Amino acid sequence: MLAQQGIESGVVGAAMTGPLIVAPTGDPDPPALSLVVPTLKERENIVDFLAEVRRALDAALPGRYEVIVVDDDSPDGTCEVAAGLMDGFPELRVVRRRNEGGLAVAVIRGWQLSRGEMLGTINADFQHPPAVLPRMIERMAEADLVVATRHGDGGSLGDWGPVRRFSSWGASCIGRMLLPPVFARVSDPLSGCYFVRRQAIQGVELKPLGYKSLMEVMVRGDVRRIRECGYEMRKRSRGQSKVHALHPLQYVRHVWRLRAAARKRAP
Ligand SMILES: Nc1nc2c(ncn2[C@@H]2O[C@H](COP(=O)(O)OP(=O)(O)OP(=O)(O)O)[C@@H](O)[C@H]2O)c(=O)[nH]1
Ligand SMILES: [Mg+2]
Repeated sequence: MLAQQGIESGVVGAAMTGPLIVAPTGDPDPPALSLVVPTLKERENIVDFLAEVRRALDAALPGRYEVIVVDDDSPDGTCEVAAGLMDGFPELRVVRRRNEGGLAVAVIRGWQLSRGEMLGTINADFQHPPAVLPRMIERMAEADLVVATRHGDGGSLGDWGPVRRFSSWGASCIGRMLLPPVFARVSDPLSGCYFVRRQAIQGVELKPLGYKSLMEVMVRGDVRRIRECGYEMRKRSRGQSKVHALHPLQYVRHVWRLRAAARKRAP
């Protein structure tokens, strides 16, 4: 099975290559949830973060989830530290990616290796509090997509400073202008924490660019019922942000690309 999927054997698997298509789960008794945690230089956060995720998921879905860390060969040893936790944490898998980069692609590569009926993602720097996960799981009972939001259902930008608030507002304005079908449907389409039903995206080729995967899922997937779940965003307290000057450009290119795809799909 692993060889078929293009994964190296060993404790730390290597990410898949080829088109970004999530296949139906091949597992006759699949876990309810596969949660992907993309990481790049998160050594200072990863141990505490995974412990908190585990506490939240053990309470909500005992024995019925998997967590997949997709690390881009971080030079600070994040991958090795995470892999060192696997012995005492059977639900954890750690994947090292060397052949490509990009946050949104990392998330999909993780889902390609997953078996769950619900797919999810969350950042490793505590900006999305793991305590939101059980509420999101509850809301998936009646949804294809649950988005952790900073802009609705009691969510907020918390202790974010004016520069980040302004850049987030600017990105939303661009999105509302160029991609109204997505930006009108959810209050926080730029969220990096959400769950989607595997069935809603399986078999569809995804083509994200840069940081944002949720817009991609909403445009190319078959997402009908959407729920939101508010949370308070926090400033990163440990480790460094990987946001760089190219990201806004990638974002605009990605939104343009999705605009064309959305138009093609429109009835
Ligand atoms: N695998 C992988 N993970 C990434 C990459 N870039 C960022 N990440 C991870 O994705 C998550 C979000 O990245 P951040 O740098 O925190 O981005 P952000 O939350 O928008 O920015 P800050 O508010 O400044 O922290 C974190 O868990 C990062 O470690 C990447 O290129 N590959
Ligand atoms: Mg962050």
